[in-house]
Amino acid sequence: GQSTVLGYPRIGANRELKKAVEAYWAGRIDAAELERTAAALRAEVWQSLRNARLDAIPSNTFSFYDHVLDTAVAVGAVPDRFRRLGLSELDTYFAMARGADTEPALELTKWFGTNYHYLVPEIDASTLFAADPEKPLREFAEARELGITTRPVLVGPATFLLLAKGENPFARLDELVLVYADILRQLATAGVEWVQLDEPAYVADRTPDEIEALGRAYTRLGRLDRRPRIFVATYFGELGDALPALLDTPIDALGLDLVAGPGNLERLAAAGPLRGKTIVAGLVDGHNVWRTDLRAAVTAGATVAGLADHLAVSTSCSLLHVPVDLSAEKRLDPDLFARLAFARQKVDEVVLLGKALRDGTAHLPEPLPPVPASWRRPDVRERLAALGPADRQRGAYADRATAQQARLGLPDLPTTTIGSFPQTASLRAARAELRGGRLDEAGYAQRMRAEIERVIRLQEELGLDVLVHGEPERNDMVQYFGDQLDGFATTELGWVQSYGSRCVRPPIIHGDVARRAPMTVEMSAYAQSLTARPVKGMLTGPVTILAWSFVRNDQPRADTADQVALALRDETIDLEAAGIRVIQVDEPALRETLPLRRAGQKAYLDWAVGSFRLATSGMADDTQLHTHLCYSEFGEVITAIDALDADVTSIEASRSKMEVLDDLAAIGYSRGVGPGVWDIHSPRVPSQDEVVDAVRRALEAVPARRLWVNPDCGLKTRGYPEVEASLKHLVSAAVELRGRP
Ligand code: THG
Ligand code: ZN
Repeated sequence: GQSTVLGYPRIGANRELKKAVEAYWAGRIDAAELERTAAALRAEVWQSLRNARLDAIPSNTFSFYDHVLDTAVAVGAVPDRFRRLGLSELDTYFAMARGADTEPALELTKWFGTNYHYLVPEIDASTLFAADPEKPLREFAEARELGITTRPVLVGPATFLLLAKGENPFARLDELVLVYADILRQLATAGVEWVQLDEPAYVADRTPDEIEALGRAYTRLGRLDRRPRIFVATYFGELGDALPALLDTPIDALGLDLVAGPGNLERLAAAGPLRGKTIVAGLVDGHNVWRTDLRAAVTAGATVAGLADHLAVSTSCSLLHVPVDLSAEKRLDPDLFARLAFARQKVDEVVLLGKALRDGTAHLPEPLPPVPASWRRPDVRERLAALGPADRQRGAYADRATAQQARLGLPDLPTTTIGSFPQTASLRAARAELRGGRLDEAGYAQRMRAEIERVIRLQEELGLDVLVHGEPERNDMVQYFGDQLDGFATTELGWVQSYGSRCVRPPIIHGDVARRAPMTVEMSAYAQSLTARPVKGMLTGPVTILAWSFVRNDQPRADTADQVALALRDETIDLEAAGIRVIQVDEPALRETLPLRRAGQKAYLDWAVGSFRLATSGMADDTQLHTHLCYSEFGEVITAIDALDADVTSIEASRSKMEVLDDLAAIGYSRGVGPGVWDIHSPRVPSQDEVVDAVRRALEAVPARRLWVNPDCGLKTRGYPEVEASLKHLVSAAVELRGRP
């Protein structure tokens, strides 16, 4: 079999792209210098793939911000509101990604179940699709200069429209296919032999019409007389009925994810003759960091080879979702290191698999020895095995509400914030000094305490009812907990792009999870000691900790989530013992790891909710449980949100104009709710009247006794001037409305 990968990280081994792009935005370098850095990064990727002896090398997987945005540009879907700005091509591109003075950016949203975010194309009547394949052509030519023939990658037309927003964008598929035909012609003329069109949207539930339209689109593209060979890549799950539909078209190769979608194999076997098509078997997990079991992968590859005339092996999806190079990690436990593969190592695995399947001569490495005994925690396993339903159940809400009100004595329309306060330059400097050894732990803790005191005093002056400590000690919330839990490892350079220039370093959960010592109690208790008002304890929930980590795959995710939940449960009990009366457990990722197909959703929501409840049901009735979700379009998760059984749920709502409250009422949600009345994603300060209006709208759906007044997310990314002004208006609006019927 031939070997390939569906995509490769573009940020560079040391986040060179992030630094260059941010320097360009700040005006420190010009477009020419940015372009030089980008070209060097692309060359480095292509050369490293060639040196690894990968047979087929992708291009156009580089991006200054996002590959969906790149495809929008390639098909002419640049909204007028950005064209009108009259900026250079590059700056128009960045305006779409980040907004300009007068124009908000395109919406950012999650790329399927991953922690990558793409920009949502805006399609409306004024959108005139037109082929503009300058970027793929330029990258193809650039690689050829280096003696490397590449396969340009684009998002396919059906997935592009299914991801877009506007008045039924998918209805324009036939029209868009003509533009893709034009692009394919231009690519062929430039000497492109293969093109990769990604259609991951078809691993989610799709209607028969959508599947038929997909077949029509690729039949048309396949029949073009002047085109490169077409490889349709799918990933993140099982193709279902779209599999035979695609095999029925004159495309040349079809990519199947055999890691996230093992059922693709049976479907392929049932599909009948493959008429000369190549099947690209995604055998190396592109979405996790574990080394591949190459023996098992060879067996699966051989099965595919028995069904298809031609077999190629690849990663299950683009390697965008894993860090660049494991060999940069110098401090990992050797037992863990031996089990890991990052992007560069996964390329070697694909090459080895291709060789083994081609001529059987490849020398496969020995299987790994059993996991070290120290990664297993019998105490944790026994505790989990002994759990019953009562361990996931708090007292009745009515009793809790009474007990909490007696203890907290909150007014109607209580005010609070979501948890974080601005991360100032001085906080970042303190962290850098700690890392660099110029500040010791005690000195660092002192700086954090000083910041907490400042934030508490500020909130008291503002008149907020339930305070927070502001989380100055946390950079990334998941990393913060991962650093303190057994069973987790942190990398030094394991960066993965989250959106645009922003990256995260997901921790790796490799063993049983256990809490070594209290994680947040000292800071929360210190904050509480400064004030008579309640200070919220702040924790991240088990589902979100898993969603933003690389998770072991030798046991069900539900079991790992429950191990994390036990650690959090112990933390809540220690927080209570330290005098904390309100505890918030955030689950902003609950919705994003919802399975793409409905068939798997109930099972996921059952364990996700169960795990949250395990983490939170050790609390006494008179401790108030808050949770926070960073969105308001609840869709299929709304009953799960109710089932979390939190006393107060804060959500984003300022942009949805409070409609979400009616949705919550419709399913019988009857506990506290804090619809965000200030959109913190924008630097604008809302006036007191605006906040009053928003609260009034909310009061039409929720009585004042259960309605909270808060911003719609944490304040980490905002500056103090706007935070102070906005919170002042938020409090005065609540006070104004309290006096009235
Ligand atoms: N943590 C993690 N994943 C996340 C979020 C998070 N995924 C969803 C959402 N939040 C993504 N948002 C961001 C926002 C900011 C940054 C990254 C993801 C960010 N990163 C710093 C950077 O790139 O400069 C690096 C941060 C660090 O030093 O760790 O600003 O909150 N896990
Ligand atoms: Zn949020």
